[in-house]
Amino acid sequence: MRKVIFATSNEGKMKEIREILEGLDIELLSMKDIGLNPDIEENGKTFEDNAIIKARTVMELTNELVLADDSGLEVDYMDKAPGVYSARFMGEETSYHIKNQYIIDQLAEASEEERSARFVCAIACAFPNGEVITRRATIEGFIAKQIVGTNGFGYDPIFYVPEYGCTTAQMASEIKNVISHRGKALQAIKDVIADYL
Ligand code: ITT
Repeated sequence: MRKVIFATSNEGKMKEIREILEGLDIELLSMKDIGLNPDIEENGKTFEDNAIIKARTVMELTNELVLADDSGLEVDYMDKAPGVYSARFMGEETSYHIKNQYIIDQLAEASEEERSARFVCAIACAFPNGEVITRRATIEGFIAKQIVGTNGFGYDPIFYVPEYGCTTAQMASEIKNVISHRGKALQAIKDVIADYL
Protein backbone atom coordinates (compact mmCIF):
# COMPACT_ATOMS: atom_id res chain seq x y z
CA MET A 1 0.00 0.00 0.00
CA ARG A 2 1.34 3.44 -0.92
CA LYS A 3 2.46 5.64 1.96
CA VAL A 4 1.04 9.16 2.12
CA ILE A 5 2.32 11.51 4.83
CA PHE A 6 0.19 14.36 6.12
CA ALA A 7 2.51 17.15 7.26
CA THR A 8 0.51 18.46 10.21
CA SER A 9 1.05 18.44 13.94
CA ASN A 10 -2.47 19.68 14.64
CA GLU A 11 -4.40 16.73 16.13
CA GLY A 12 -7.80 18.31 15.42
CA LYS A 13 -6.97 18.59 11.72
CA MET A 14 -5.49 15.10 11.60
CA LYS A 15 -8.66 13.54 13.03
CA GLU A 16 -10.75 15.17 10.30
CA ILE A 17 -8.22 14.29 7.59
CA ARG A 18 -8.29 10.59 8.55
CA GLU A 19 -12.09 10.58 8.41
CA ILE A 20 -12.23 12.40 5.05
CA LEU A 21 -9.55 10.32 3.32
CA GLU A 22 -10.98 7.03 4.57
CA GLY A 23 -11.58 4.66 1.68
CA LEU A 24 -8.45 5.65 -0.27
CA ASP A 25 -6.11 2.71 -0.71
CA ILE A 26 -3.23 4.39 1.13
CA GLU A 27 -1.32 4.12 4.38
CA LEU A 28 -1.93 7.59 5.83
CA LEU A 29 0.80 8.66 8.25
CA SER A 30 0.91 11.73 10.47
CA MET A 31 4.10 13.50 11.51
CA LYS A 32 3.70 11.79 14.88
CA ASP A 33 3.51 8.37 13.17
CA ILE A 34 6.83 8.93 11.39
CA GLY A 35 8.47 10.62 14.39
CA LEU A 36 9.27 13.84 12.55
CA ASN A 37 8.84 17.27 14.07
CA PRO A 38 10.70 19.75 11.86
CA ASP A 39 10.52 23.41 12.76
CA ILE A 40 8.95 24.77 9.58
CA GLU A 41 8.75 28.53 9.24
CA GLU A 42 5.36 29.32 7.72
CA ASN A 43 6.38 32.67 6.28
CA GLY A 44 4.24 32.62 3.13
CA LYS A 45 1.76 35.40 2.33
CA THR A 46 -1.01 33.06 1.24
CA PHE A 47 -2.52 29.81 2.47
CA GLU A 48 -1.16 28.13 -0.69
CA ASP A 49 2.40 29.40 -0.06
CA ASN A 50 2.39 27.97 3.45
CA ALA A 51 0.83 24.64 2.45
CA ILE A 52 3.51 24.27 -0.24
CA ILE A 53 6.32 25.12 2.24
CA LYS A 54 5.07 22.43 4.65
CA ALA A 55 4.45 19.73 2.01
CA ARG A 56 7.72 20.34 0.17
CA THR A 57 9.87 20.40 3.34
CA VAL A 58 8.53 17.05 4.51
CA MET A 59 8.68 15.51 1.01
CA GLU A 60 12.37 16.45 0.80
CA LEU A 61 12.99 14.83 4.21
CA THR A 62 11.15 11.59 3.40
CA ASN A 63 10.98 11.23 -0.39
CA GLU A 64 7.32 10.18 -0.02
CA LEU A 65 4.08 11.65 -1.33
CA VAL A 66 3.29 14.43 1.19
CA LEU A 67 0.11 16.44 1.77
CA ALA A 68 -0.13 19.59 3.89
CA ASP A 69 -3.04 21.79 4.97
CA ASP A 70 -2.81 25.50 5.60
CA SER A 71 -6.05 26.94 6.82
CA GLY A 72 -7.57 29.75 8.82
CA LEU A 73 -10.45 32.03 9.63
CA GLU A 74 -11.09 35.30 7.77
CA VAL A 75 -13.31 37.76 9.67
CA ASP A 76 -14.47 40.50 7.29
CA TYR A 77 -15.06 43.06 10.06
CA MET A 78 -11.43 42.58 11.15
CA ASP A 79 -10.02 43.10 7.63
CA LYS A 80 -9.85 39.33 7.11
CA ALA A 81 -7.78 38.70 10.25
CA PRO A 82 -6.62 36.34 11.63
CA GLY A 83 -6.26 34.75 8.15
CA VAL A 84 -2.90 33.04 7.61
CA TYR A 85 -2.02 33.95 11.21
CA SER A 86 -4.95 31.96 12.66
CA ALA A 87 -2.78 29.52 14.64
CA ARG A 88 -0.42 32.28 15.87
CA PHE A 89 -3.15 34.88 16.55
CA MET A 90 -2.73 36.29 20.10
CA GLY A 91 0.06 33.75 20.63
CA GLU A 92 0.20 30.03 19.91
CA GLU A 93 -0.16 29.19 23.62
CA THR A 94 -3.26 31.35 24.19
CA SER A 95 -6.40 29.24 24.68
CA TYR A 96 -9.07 29.24 21.99
CA HIS A 97 -11.59 30.27 24.63
CA ILE A 98 -9.68 33.56 24.97
CA LYS A 99 -9.10 33.98 21.22
CA ASN A 100 -12.75 33.24 20.42
CA GLN A 101 -14.05 35.64 23.09
CA TYR A 102 -11.68 38.34 21.79
CA ILE A 103 -13.10 38.03 18.27
CA ILE A 104 -16.66 38.18 19.62
CA ASP A 105 -15.73 41.34 21.57
CA GLN A 106 -14.16 42.93 18.48
CA LEU A 107 -17.51 42.55 16.72
CA ALA A 108 -19.58 44.08 19.53
CA GLU A 109 -20.70 46.99 17.30
CA ALA A 110 -21.04 44.97 14.05
CA SER A 111 -24.41 44.57 12.33
CA GLU A 112 -25.69 41.08 11.40
CA GLU A 113 -24.33 41.33 7.84
CA GLU A 114 -21.01 42.68 9.09
CA ARG A 115 -20.44 39.45 11.04
CA SER A 116 -19.59 37.53 7.85
CA ALA A 117 -16.55 35.24 7.93
CA ARG A 118 -15.14 32.19 6.23
CA PHE A 119 -12.83 29.29 6.84
CA VAL A 120 -10.26 28.85 4.07
CA CYS A 121 -8.21 25.73 3.43
CA ALA A 122 -5.41 25.20 0.93
CA ILE A 123 -4.08 21.68 0.58
CA ALA A 124 -0.73 21.11 -1.13
CA CYS A 125 0.36 17.77 -2.51
CA ALA A 126 4.13 17.38 -3.06
CA PHE A 127 5.14 14.42 -5.23
CA PRO A 128 8.57 12.80 -4.87
CA ASN A 129 9.44 13.99 -8.43
CA GLY A 130 9.26 17.60 -7.22
CA GLU A 131 5.87 18.43 -8.70
CA VAL A 132 3.46 20.27 -6.37
CA ILE A 133 -0.25 20.91 -6.79
CA THR A 134 -2.69 22.81 -4.58
CA ARG A 135 -6.45 22.92 -4.10
CA ARG A 136 -8.37 25.57 -2.12
CA ALA A 137 -11.88 25.53 -0.67
CA THR A 138 -13.88 27.77 1.66
CA ILE A 139 -17.00 27.70 3.80
CA GLU A 140 -18.97 30.89 4.39
CA GLY A 141 -20.57 31.74 7.73
CA PHE A 142 -20.95 34.37 10.45
CA ILE A 143 -19.24 35.02 13.77
CA ALA A 144 -21.58 33.86 16.53
CA LYS A 145 -22.44 36.14 19.46
CA GLN A 146 -21.45 33.45 21.97
CA ILE A 147 -19.05 30.53 22.15
CA VAL A 148 -21.14 27.39 21.53
CA GLY A 149 -20.39 23.72 20.95
CA THR A 150 -17.64 21.32 21.87
CA ASN A 151 -16.94 19.40 18.65
CA GLY A 152 -14.11 20.22 16.26
CA PHE A 153 -11.27 22.51 17.34
CA GLY A 154 -9.91 26.06 17.10
CA TYR A 155 -12.47 28.64 16.01
CA ASP A 156 -15.31 26.14 15.46
CA PRO A 157 -17.31 27.32 18.54
CA ILE A 158 -17.77 30.82 17.04
CA PHE A 159 -18.27 29.86 13.36
CA TYR A 160 -22.03 29.93 12.71
CA VAL A 161 -23.37 28.33 9.53
CA PRO A 162 -26.86 29.74 8.79
CA GLU A 163 -27.95 26.82 6.56
CA TYR A 164 -27.52 24.47 9.53
CA GLY A 165 -28.53 26.93 12.28
CA CYS A 166 -25.51 26.08 14.43
CA THR A 167 -21.76 26.50 14.77
CA THR A 168 -19.33 23.99 13.28
CA ALA A 169 -18.58 22.98 16.89
CA GLN A 170 -22.22 21.84 17.25
CA MET A 171 -22.15 19.72 14.08
CA ALA A 172 -21.55 16.00 13.83
CA SER A 173 -18.14 15.46 12.23
CA GLU A 174 -19.85 13.60 9.34
CA ILE A 175 -21.60 16.86 8.40
CA LYS A 176 -18.65 19.20 8.95
CA ASN A 177 -16.40 16.91 6.89
CA VAL A 178 -18.69 17.23 3.86
CA ILE A 179 -19.39 20.97 3.93
CA SER A 180 -16.17 22.37 5.40
CA HIS A 181 -13.24 24.12 3.73
CA ARG A 182 -11.02 21.13 4.61
CA GLY A 183 -13.59 18.54 3.52
CA LYS A 184 -14.04 20.15 0.10
CA ALA A 185 -10.34 20.83 -0.52
CA LEU A 186 -9.42 17.27 0.47
CA GLN A 187 -12.17 15.85 -1.73
CA ALA A 188 -10.56 17.64 -4.69
CA ILE A 189 -7.10 16.33 -3.74
CA LYS A 190 -8.50 12.82 -3.28
CA ASP A 191 -9.19 12.59 -7.00
CA VAL A 192 -5.60 13.66 -7.83
CA ILE A 193 -4.15 11.06 -5.46
CA ALA A 194 -6.43 8.32 -6.78
CA ASP A 195 -5.07 9.01 -10.31
CA TYR A 196 -1.49 8.84 -9.01
CA LEU A 197 -1.87 5.51 -7.12
P1 ITT B 1 0.00 22.56 11.12
O1 ITT B 1 0.69 23.75 10.52
O2 ITT B 1 0.91 21.64 11.86
O3 ITT B 1 -0.89 21.83 10.14
P2 ITT B 1 -1.51 24.58 12.58
O4 ITT B 1 -2.60 24.51 13.61
O5 ITT B 1 -0.31 25.46 12.88
O6 ITT B 1 -1.03 23.07 12.27
P3 ITT B 1 -2.29 26.29 10.37
O7 ITT B 1 -1.04 27.09 10.37
O8 ITT B 1 -2.87 25.85 9.06
O9 ITT B 1 -2.14 24.95 11.20
O10 ITT B 1 -3.37 27.11 11.18
C1 ITT B 1 -4.69 26.78 11.06
C2 ITT B 1 -5.46 27.41 12.21
O11 ITT B 1 -6.70 27.89 11.70
C3 ITT B 1 -5.81 26.34 13.23
O12 ITT B 1 -4.82 26.23 14.24
C4 ITT B 1 -7.14 26.85 13.76
O13 ITT B 1 -6.93 27.89 14.69
C5 ITT B 1 -7.77 27.50 12.53
N1 ITT B 1 -8.62 26.53 11.81
C6 ITT B 1 -8.35 25.97 10.60
N2 ITT B 1 -9.31 25.10 10.26
C7 ITT B 1 -10.20 25.10 11.27
C8 ITT B 1 -11.40 24.40 11.52
O14 ITT B 1 -11.85 23.48 10.68
N3 ITT B 1 -12.05 24.66 12.64
C9 ITT B 1 -11.60 25.56 13.52
N4 ITT B 1 -10.47 26.26 13.39
C10 ITT B 1 -9.77 26.03 12.26
